[in-house]
Parts: sequence; C-alpha cells; structure tokens
Amino acid sequence: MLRIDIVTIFPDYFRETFDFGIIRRARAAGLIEIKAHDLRSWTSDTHHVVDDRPFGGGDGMVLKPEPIFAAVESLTGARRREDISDGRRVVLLSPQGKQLTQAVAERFAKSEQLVLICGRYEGVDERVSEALVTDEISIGDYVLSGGEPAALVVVDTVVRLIPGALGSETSATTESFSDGLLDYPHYTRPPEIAGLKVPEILLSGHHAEIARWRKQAAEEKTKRNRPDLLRK
Ligand code: 9D3
Repeated sequence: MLRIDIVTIFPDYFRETFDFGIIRRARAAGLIEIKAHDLRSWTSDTHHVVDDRPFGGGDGMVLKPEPIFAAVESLTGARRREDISDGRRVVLLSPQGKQLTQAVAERFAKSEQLVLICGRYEGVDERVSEALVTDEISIGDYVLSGGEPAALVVVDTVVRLIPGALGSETSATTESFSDGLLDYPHYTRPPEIAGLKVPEILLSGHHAEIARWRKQAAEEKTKRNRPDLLRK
C-alpha cells in the first residue's frame, strides 16, 4: 500500500482527478491511499498566512517554512530529513529540482509514503529543500504557475507502476522508454481515411516483417522528434 499526501494551497485542484482513470482504479483496488491537504490548515495565525516577503528584497512572495515543516511533521512524524524513515519520500515540486524521469518514478513507486509539496508564488523558503525534503523534483524546462500540475504528473507516472494498477493493460515495464526509443506508430480501422492508407505490411499478417517495420519506424520517429534519446 502506497500512501500519497499532497500538500497544497489548492486542495480542490485535485478533487476530481482522484476519481478518474488510474488513480480511481488503484484506490478501488486498495493499492494506494491519496489525499490533498490544505497547507493553510498547518498555520497558527488567524489569517492562515502561508507566504511572506523575500529577505533581501525582490518581487513576489515566498512560501513560509513553518506551515510546511508542521505539515511534514504531522504526515511523517519527522522534523528533518535525517529522521524520515526509509520508504518515505518528501518531495518538493520546484523548477529548481532534478528532472523527473522514469527511473525516479520507479524508485518512488517502491516507497510506502510519498509526501508531495507543491511550490507556489516565486518559490519556497530554501530551508525546506535544505533540511526537510528528500527529493526536489521538476517535471521539465517550462514555467508552470505552481507545483500542483507537476504533482499530478508525478502521481500518474508513479501509480501506474504499482503492480495491479494497470489492470488488464500491458505491463508497465514492457513499454516505451524501456528500450530508449519512442513507440512505433499505431493504426486501426479504417484502412483508408482522407486518402491516407495504413502501411500495407501491417495488413499482411507477416509477424516478423511487421516487427522489423515497427523497429525501423520507431527509430525514424525518434531521430526526427527526440534525437537526444539516440545520443545517450
Ligand atoms: C516566472 C517566475 N520564475 C522566474 C522569476 C520563477 C518561478 C517561480 C515559480 C517559475 C515557476 C514557478 C512555479 N513552478 C513550479 O512550482 C514548478 C515547476 C515548473 O514551473 N516547471 C517544471 N516543473 C515544476 S515543479 C514545480
């Protein structure tokens, strides 16, 4: 059983998503428990303030450390990274993080608890990343307005790796990225649309030739769209 706790100032952002697709299936099968928590519930002032002005000046606001430390303590029992037991991960979603990869997701999928902290505003007080989180993760080189969409991406990639979560679909380990190439092109009926035909070979029933065609098509597509994958 994997327990996922998301710490956010927008818990409602996640509400519907837990009731669809892979997350719903994994919850129903008892494989995961997932909850979005309001960071403001760990404030102690009457106005539930979670942000403050940056020391040293500059634009925008910074997420205060105290509510985040309190959230992690109540969710994990730990006040600092070194007290977080093996099997628990406290993940800060931030543009300054290491990029999420399939290998990172595979490690996360083996844990018993994932606490996902969603950054907001200009950033999060650096002491959170220095002393509390086990992993600081970005989902890629583009600008989001906060960590919430990134947390959803992490949850989706991780949950589908849990044995049983994919149901009848093919096993997660035999899929795209495991051989370092993009997937081969897929076709279904009809055999022709708008003058566009399905490659003849796929209708032939020659399984060995089909496999060879798919390998080559995957390589061509990878070269065109993701040459970086071939250089590694
Ligand atoms: C445009 C403002 N930026 C430069 C001054 C800094 C900035 C602060 C906060 C940029 C983005 C964000 C909010 N983003 C995230 O919290 C975030 C994120 C992302 O933006 N891209 C990829 N992965 C992630 S994970 C969290």
